[in-house]
Amino acid sequence: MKEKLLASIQDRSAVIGVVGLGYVGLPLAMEFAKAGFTVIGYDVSTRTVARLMEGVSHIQDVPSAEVAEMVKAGRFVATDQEARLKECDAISIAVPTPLSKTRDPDMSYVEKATEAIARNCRPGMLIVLESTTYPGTTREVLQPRIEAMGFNVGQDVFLAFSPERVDPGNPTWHTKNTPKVVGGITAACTEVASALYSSCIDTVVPVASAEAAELVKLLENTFRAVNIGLVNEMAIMCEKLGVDVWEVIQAAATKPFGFMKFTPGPGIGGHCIPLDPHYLAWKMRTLNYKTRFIDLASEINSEMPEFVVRKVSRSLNDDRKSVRGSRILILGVAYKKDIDDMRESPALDVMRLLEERGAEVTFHDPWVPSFREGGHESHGVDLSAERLKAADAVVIVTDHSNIDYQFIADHAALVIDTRDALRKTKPSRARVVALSSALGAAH
Ligand code: SAJ
Repeated sequence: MKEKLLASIQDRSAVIGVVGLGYVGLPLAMEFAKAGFTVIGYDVSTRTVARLMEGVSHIQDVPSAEVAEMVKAGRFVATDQEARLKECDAISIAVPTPLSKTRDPDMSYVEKATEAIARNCRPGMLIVLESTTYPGTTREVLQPRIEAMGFNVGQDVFLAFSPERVDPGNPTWHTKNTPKVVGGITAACTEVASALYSSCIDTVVPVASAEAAELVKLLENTFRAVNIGLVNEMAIMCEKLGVDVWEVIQAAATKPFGFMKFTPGPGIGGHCIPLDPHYLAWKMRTLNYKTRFIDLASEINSEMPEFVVRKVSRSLNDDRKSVRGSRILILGVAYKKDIDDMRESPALDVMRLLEERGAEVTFHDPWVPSFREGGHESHGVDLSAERLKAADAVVIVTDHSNIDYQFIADHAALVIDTRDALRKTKPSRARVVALSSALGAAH
């Protein structure tokens, strides 16, 4: 079985399935198609499937022209019919793995995808899970469902994990040139999965097991969450010490070895960094181990919106104003600069906390004209001199590159700058409060 599969990967006669055509699955499907395979993209969204078959991409990093070309050439077909998975020799799963409100993994998408594949599994098939998840998922959730159909993993069916490393909007790193880690349930599984990805990705990194591959992803993103937590705590300490945290970090970053720069801010957002470490924390809890770094980083990072709102409140107080009734303009609401994604954005917390204290909150974000949160549609406002003048405080939450920060400094009265966006502006009308500015100082 293994040799047959390896040969079909080699001569590109293998039919490749991709389950889940989102920001991970669609770029991966395109790479397989460009490598010469016939690709069947399966997604439960009939609308996504229909648009893809019309040659329209819904993913910012995948040009519609590329989809249209592959559809036209018969190299890519999108379908919501799970029976078509029967035609595949290898299938990659890239479906969401959200966390529930209680921070427990929601494996329902992975389970549904696995069951659809199990119902259509054939001898000799390779199945690879890409969705970020807790260590053990491939062995504990996928393997039993596949073997329940009478297969033996490692013998007549192959099973592996390979973490996705897609960074939407990244101009340098994309699916083809980002090294791909692969870990199988057995050595044969690792071998065939490595061969599959080597056909379309420049660098493949085999590891000893599916668990090792699952942990690689969690280490990568826990590393970020913990280091962001560290610099956020540094910002809190610098406020108490009256030291400029940005200058300290900038100067530390001159160390040419043994240091990696992270920057503090109003908290962390996105669907990776705030969530992925909790997969590891959840798994370790089932083994009676407390993941102290993950928990502490999460505690500090989640505290930053409150830290920012306290700073706004005390800055208004210095102007003899209360938060209640103040007009506060939030600048930048996406979860990080120069993208339009709002998922888990700390701006949502900052706005909610200010509204709870009675402020009249508006926002301006050139990337996010409006957004839906809790069933409510919020619309941004234009960035006019009048609006800046009318604001009792402007809070820079996300420092998009396409905002004119001198304009802000020239027209706003008070700016709480949580991202050090005004460092390069000439001193002007605005009183600027930095993230680690000492407060209550004499004015
Ligand atoms: N953040 C900080 N300080 C930092 C870095 C980030 O406050 O020094 C905040 C951001 O504003 C954001 C959150 O943390 O709210 C997450 O930022 P991120 O830079 O980690 O961006 P993400 O969430 O898009 O993370 C993705 C991840 N990619 C994958 O999971 C495949 C991550 O592993 C990448 O390293 C990261 O992109 C990247 O480097 O851009």
